[in-house]
Amino acid sequence: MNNRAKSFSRSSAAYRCGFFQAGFSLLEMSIVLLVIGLLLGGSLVPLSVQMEKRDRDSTRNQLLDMREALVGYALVNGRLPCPDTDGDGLIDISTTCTNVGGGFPWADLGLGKEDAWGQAFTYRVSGDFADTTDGTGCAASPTAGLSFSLCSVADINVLDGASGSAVASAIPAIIISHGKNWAITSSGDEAENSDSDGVLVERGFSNSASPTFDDLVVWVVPNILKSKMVSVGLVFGDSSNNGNNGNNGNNGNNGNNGNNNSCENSNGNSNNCNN
Ligand SMILES: [Ca+2]
Ligand SMILES: [Ca+2]
Ligand SMILES: [Ca+2]
Repeated sequence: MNNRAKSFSRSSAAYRCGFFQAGFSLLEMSIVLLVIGLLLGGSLVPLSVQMEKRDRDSTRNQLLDMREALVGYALVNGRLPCPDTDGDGLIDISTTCTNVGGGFPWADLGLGKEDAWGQAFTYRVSGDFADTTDGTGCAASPTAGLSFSLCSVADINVLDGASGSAVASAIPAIIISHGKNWAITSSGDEAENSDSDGVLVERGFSNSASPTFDDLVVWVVPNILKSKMVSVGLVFGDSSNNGNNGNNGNNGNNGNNGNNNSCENSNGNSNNCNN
């Protein structure tokens, strides 16, 4: 092979090698792009999940503060607030607290205008705990200025499904965030939290399994409410009852105030406190 032929052969090999390297680089590039795509696709889903968790945590903290505000309102005013029924954030009340379901009275209570998704909270109260009649319930001698007594029994019940079992019974007040899917009530369980009756649902979060449920629900535990009112010196005028409404509203908290209250009078006879 002469020098010219050798030179041609070397340049041809170099060309083939360069062509191969160029092709390999494109293949590498494709793989890199594919991996990046997979990583981005994989990271976007967790990001949306993280954002929803952040919003849910934020809203739950709001709800817990709002529950504290309800109890504080009761300590000061001797009753729970009636709902806001015209959207101005102010309590709408008649003597009997006729409209027991509506919006949370955020302006009067100073918090809770909207949840993390910019939507209003739903609030329902037991009328006997929010009216301006003293001692609605079983008080024989009601204390002036206290809407309810130790033996007053609230009328809100929480189930673990629209046709489910009881989670908490005889709840004085409850607050609902309808979650990210606010106003979508295709789920029967969520619809139960949007109607006007005293039955509400609290169950595990699910945005995929049917029926979906993303509502956040927090309620005032009756025995804790009454215990706190007693602890600040408010005296319920239940002359013949020692105060036990017989219900344990559980929202992750034990509603037992720690006192062994019973519905027995001084003679040891049982009184029916659920009248
Ligand atoms: Ca109002
Ligand atoms: Ca919802
Ligand atoms: Ca309902």
